[in-house]
Amino acid sequence: MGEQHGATRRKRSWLVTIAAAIALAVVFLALPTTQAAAAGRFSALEDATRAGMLDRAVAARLQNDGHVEALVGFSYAPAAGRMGFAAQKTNLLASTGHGAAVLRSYETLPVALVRFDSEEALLAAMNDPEVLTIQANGRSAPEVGGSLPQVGQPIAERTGFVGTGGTIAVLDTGVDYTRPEFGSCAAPNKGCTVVVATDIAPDDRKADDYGHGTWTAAIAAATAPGARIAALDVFNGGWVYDADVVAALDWVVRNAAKYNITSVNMSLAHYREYHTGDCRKSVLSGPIAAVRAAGILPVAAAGNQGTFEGKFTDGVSWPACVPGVVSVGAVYNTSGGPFSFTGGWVECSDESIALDQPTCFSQSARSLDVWAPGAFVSAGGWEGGYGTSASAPFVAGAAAVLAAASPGATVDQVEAAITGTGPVVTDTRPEPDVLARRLDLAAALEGMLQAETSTTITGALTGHELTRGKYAVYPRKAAVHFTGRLTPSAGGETLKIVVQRLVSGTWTEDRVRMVQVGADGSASIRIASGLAEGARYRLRAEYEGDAAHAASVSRWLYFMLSA
Ligand SMILES: [Ca+2]
Ligand SMILES: [Ca+2]
Repeated sequence: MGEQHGATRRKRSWLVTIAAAIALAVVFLALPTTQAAAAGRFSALEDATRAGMLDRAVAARLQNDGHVEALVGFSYAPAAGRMGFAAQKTNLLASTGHGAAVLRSYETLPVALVRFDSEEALLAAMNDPEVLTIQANGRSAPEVGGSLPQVGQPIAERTGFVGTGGTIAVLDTGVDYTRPEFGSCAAPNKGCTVVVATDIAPDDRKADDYGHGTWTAAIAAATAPGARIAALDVFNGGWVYDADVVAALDWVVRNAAKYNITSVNMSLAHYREYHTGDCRKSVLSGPIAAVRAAGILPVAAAGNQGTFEGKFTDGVSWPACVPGVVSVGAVYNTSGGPFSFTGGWVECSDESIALDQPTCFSQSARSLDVWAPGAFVSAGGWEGGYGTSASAPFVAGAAAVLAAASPGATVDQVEAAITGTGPVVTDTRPEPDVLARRLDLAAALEGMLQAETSTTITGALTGHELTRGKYAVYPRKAAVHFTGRLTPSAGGETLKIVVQRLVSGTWTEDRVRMVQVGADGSASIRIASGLAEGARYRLRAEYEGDAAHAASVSRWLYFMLSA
């Protein structure tokens, strides 16, 4: 995969070639004389989060989605008993009005699961004297052996990037969708993490007859908790036939649009096969090209026969060697003394182990694209599992997160973000050393989102927090007012302000305005009419450049009027 590899090493030259940066800040022009009438402990949600009584995630989700489900904890007075607990919930609804609904009322407990549909209702609840705390309806993630922090996943999740809307196709032994990691579903469906499950190999009548696919899918799902899984069982007992891999990729291409498939995970490899470079003549070259053309990133485990009969052998296996496949090697997610693998199909040992150190079993080659944790990963019911099989789904999950974060990004861009960021791991086993990066989802996100806009926001943002992909919500009567800054600027330049509206899932031009930059470099635009309540908008400034400036565009800023 030398070719792919070279392309992805392209330095991020945009960083230094930016001549003009446009900073956008947002302020309210006309703040309605709010519902501050709701006198109480808190005059704003921010006060409640700062006091530690309201989960920041609850307020953020409400702002982002327009509604949120949260657990409300009331004060506990044993004597009050059930009647008292019921009254607490009734009183809460009296203070929140139509902006809230109790979804689950736990009769014998001072707790309720409540859906909030407005910030006013959530604030009113915080000001209910009986309410002690409002928390997100959190989910317990699989442990995944401490590997999620290693690959920067929690940072990505905290900033809201979880792969929502995309699907990861997992070519494996199937997935046990009845497990809690996948929503404890009786059958695959839209409301379940596993949206579809099908046997490509002869039907074994089991969701997963081995556990391997449940393990790899759980890793992918933990990396991209908002994404769905398409479970394609390609195993015929303990083996996979190439023809079934081809059939599965055929399924993937045919169903790409239906499920919005963003990546394919192949934690499988020909036994004891080595390819120092691309296996260009592979029958899979065409199918992989078709998968990429469908906007899907193919990912494969490098193989576990790194050490064969006591010595290291150079080369990754098949299909990792196929041009266009992102090959993934395994590093440790922990440090410690000597460790020996004696699993039958893996016989090797390391004198000592360290975080980000290549494992003795991981195959490696100059064509290797990226490293990810591969020992020891607990997920989907397997404890302390190891193998490049574990490493690949971290990357397939990361691809789903990146694709969802930047719907316009190409497969090449997603791949470049994965293989071009993160710390460099030096594998000293091959001759010469192999240098490839270890997956860092947070760095990949940052790299891709910046590369996409070719500029950075340098000004401070005031008012609503504006994070790419999230919507700032304006009260419907307020005018939306953006101010921005062009630097450097002599004043007098013209900025094109483009406003788009999301119509049936597609960004469509809403309006374009030209604004002149003032002597201090600032420019502003006020949109007072013609915006639809509840509709989603985004806006950016474009500068066409002149002799002194390169062309530049700002990031998209997302906003909407509350319905
Ligand atoms: Ca099956
Ligand atoms: Ca099977």
